Amino acid sequence: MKIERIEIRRIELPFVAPFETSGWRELANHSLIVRLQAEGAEGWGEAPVGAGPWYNEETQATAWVMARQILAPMLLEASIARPEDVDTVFTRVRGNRMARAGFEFAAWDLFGRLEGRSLSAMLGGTRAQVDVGVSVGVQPDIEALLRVVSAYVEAGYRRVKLKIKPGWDIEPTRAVRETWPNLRLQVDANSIYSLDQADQLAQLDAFDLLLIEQPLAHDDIVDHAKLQRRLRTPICLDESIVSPEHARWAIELQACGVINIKPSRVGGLTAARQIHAMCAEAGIPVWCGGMLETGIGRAANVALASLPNFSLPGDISASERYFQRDVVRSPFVLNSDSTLSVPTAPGTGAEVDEAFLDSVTLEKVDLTR
Ligand code: SMG
Ligand code: MG
Repeated sequence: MKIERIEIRRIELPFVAPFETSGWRELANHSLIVRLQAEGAEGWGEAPVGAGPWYNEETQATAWVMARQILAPMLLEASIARPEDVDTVFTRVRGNRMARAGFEFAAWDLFGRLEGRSLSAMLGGTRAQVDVGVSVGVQPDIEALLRVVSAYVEAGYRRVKLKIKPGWDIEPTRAVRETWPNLRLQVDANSIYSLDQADQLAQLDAFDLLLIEQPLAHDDIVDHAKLQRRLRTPICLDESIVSPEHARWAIELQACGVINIKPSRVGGLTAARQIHAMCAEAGIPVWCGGMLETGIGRAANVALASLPNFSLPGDISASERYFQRDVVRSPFVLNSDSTLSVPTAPGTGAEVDEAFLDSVTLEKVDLTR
């Protein structure tokens, strides 16, 4: 197949509330949305980059340049027989994995729509519903935190993740644990600690957490292995795992007990599926992380989370947790058992609301062969 036309846009879709991590604040989704057209069909993908290089090195500005000047021209030149070929087309490109993933997701959607198969079926998904939780940003104080968590518990979420940082770690976690003794609870530090804070982190062992996510540097594996030996709670790597190779290194070094797979972070679903298989083989549970995606990226995450070794709840909440209005006509709704239903329509199943998407588009380009 030859891709005939590529549309790329950068958008700004405000969140219902600011999202604060250990090191920065996000006010809106600043992703790139990619649309591929071929053989009378189309596919959509989202590169969920942030406004600034705070989570990883990519930003909307860098992804925009990469997508227009490098990735789209490469893909228009190529001939692809299956979605995995997009990963191969881009192997020469160093880094820039979220930008690459935007195209790769769109190719899966395109092939799915042409073949009449759902993305979950294409990937080898085995579940009709996936367990999900909610990620709670840093709050001004513990009272506010308990209010926010309480609203999510009321809404039906049975797994909660707290963002932590020095000065906002032990006490907030203790307060949530004491209020909800049976809640599935985990924390995420987004790379803010160093190994010499191991004793501080070990205090989290008291709270029966599912995992402690990415305590140390975004590109570290070695110190995480040292830290893991000092913690009872499993470390979960997020930022550090940007490819199947990185997953293999982490497993070999015993740097973590769990891996968070974000298909966007690793360049797409092809690499995500490889990491999933590698972890299944090594007995490492995985779960699907989130980048506060629109309904376009969220649909890819939900499909991926339907694979068998996704045995912990994902950071894939209902659309209303993020946006007043999503760019799709098929928003995700939380089921009463803290799950989301996996779409069964061809491709991702996302039905893009083009008029609304246009209204949140800052800039758009069209490229053709
Ligand atoms: O998509 O619900 C979501 C957000 C989940 O906490 C979340 N993601 O490090 O895991 C993570 C963060 C990255 C978000 S960057 C704004
Ligand atoms: Mg994380």
